[in-house]
Amino acid sequence: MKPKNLGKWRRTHLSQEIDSDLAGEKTTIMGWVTDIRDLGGIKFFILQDFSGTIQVTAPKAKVGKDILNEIDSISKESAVAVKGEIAKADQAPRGVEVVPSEIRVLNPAETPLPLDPTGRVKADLDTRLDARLLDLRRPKPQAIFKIKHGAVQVIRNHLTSEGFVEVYTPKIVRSATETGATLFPISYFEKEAFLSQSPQLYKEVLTGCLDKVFELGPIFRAEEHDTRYHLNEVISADIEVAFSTKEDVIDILEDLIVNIFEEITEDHEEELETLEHEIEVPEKPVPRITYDEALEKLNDAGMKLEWGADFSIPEQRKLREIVGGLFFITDWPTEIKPFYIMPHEDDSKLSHAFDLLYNEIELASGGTRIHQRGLLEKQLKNKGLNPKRFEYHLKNFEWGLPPHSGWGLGVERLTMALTGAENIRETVLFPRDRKRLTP
Ligand code: AMO
Repeated sequence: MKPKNLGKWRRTHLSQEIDSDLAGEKTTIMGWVTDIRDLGGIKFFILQDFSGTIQVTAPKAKVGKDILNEIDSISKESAVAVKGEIAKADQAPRGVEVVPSEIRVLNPAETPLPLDPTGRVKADLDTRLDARLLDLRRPKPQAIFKIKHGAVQVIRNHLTSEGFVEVYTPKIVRSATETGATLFPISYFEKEAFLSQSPQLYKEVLTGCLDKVFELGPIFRAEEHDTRYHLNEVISADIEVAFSTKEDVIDILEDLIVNIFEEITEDHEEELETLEHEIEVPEKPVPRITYDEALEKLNDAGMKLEWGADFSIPEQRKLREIVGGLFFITDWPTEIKPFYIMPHEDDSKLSHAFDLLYNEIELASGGTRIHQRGLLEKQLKNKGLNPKRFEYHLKNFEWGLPPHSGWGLGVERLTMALTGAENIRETVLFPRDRKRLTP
């Protein structure tokens, strides 16, 4: 069967817009065929679109032979358009159906399909990701992406209402911001360039003119991890605020996170139900403990950690048991934080960095930044980086860059927290990991 064009056909209703009050009206619906049945005197199929499903029913006594033949030839997941009449039907889901007068198969699906989009036949994550289009027609993945969209909307609205300006910084960059070990080199004419690990340096500079900025954009990390929490390309929600310290931006993050949980609970009840996931809105104030306190708690709990050690999943899981689901850890050792983080004035081994943890994962990290050129150069050298490579950046610090602070929040890890997804790959339409570069 050849695919047909739309011609003058246009959709008049989404499936969810059709209810029994519209009985007798004409409709044109478009979507995918998910289930086809032939009960002898009657043939019917379920048409699915972005909003939901509707039953299309063809009683042999009422519809023409051509329609019945058309239904016989449709394969599951084909894209179709149906013109027909809306009818009350007690036996149909939602008490309503469409009786077709014309069916146009816009694009027939090839059989057999690599995946059963109804989810009745279970498939592993790799098979699902290989046939992601079909996978994304299932209610659960759709619910995850509707919630992710909702969370991004809250971030954008919340920060805009707080006076932040949304910015876009380059994703093709000259130097590392986090660690040189996780840079993706790219071929950029005659020069060496990399994919951006973070908008860090640019957002800092923008506090010198736009005051409070945020960016929602991709970050790239050449990390070799193969975990449930790491990908090589993710979306980060970044902020940077002029004339502020870490305490100020921790407050902003606390308000935002609580607001996201509140709004998702309110506006995405249906999706949370589909995912069979309940979320608890965190209470303010979100606990704040220092690195030293966290270390003490871990050592008291029998974990043998030296001062200066970073925490990994087992330690974070233990802290979650002790401190609770959502909490900040502040004042990290300078040694394990990036060069731009401000050390304590009276003890340079400690820094004004913080992380926000949810259950066992780090959702966000940030801190007060260095705004003095001399100190920044010193910290670059301490981290084994060459200040000459950062001259384009360091110059800004001679032009009245104010004291500033900010954070970066991983949107996928946030989505995991909101949806209960066990693997970060579930929260990205087309994930990129060490093994996966397609689709
Ligand atoms: P950091 O490197 O901690 O900080 O990144 C910020 C947040 O981004 C998310 N994230 C990741 N998520 C999944 N896979 C990854 N490979 C990955 N890498 C990062 C995490 C993390 O908490 N410039 C600083 C932020 C700042 O100080 O403003 C930065 O990038 O949720």
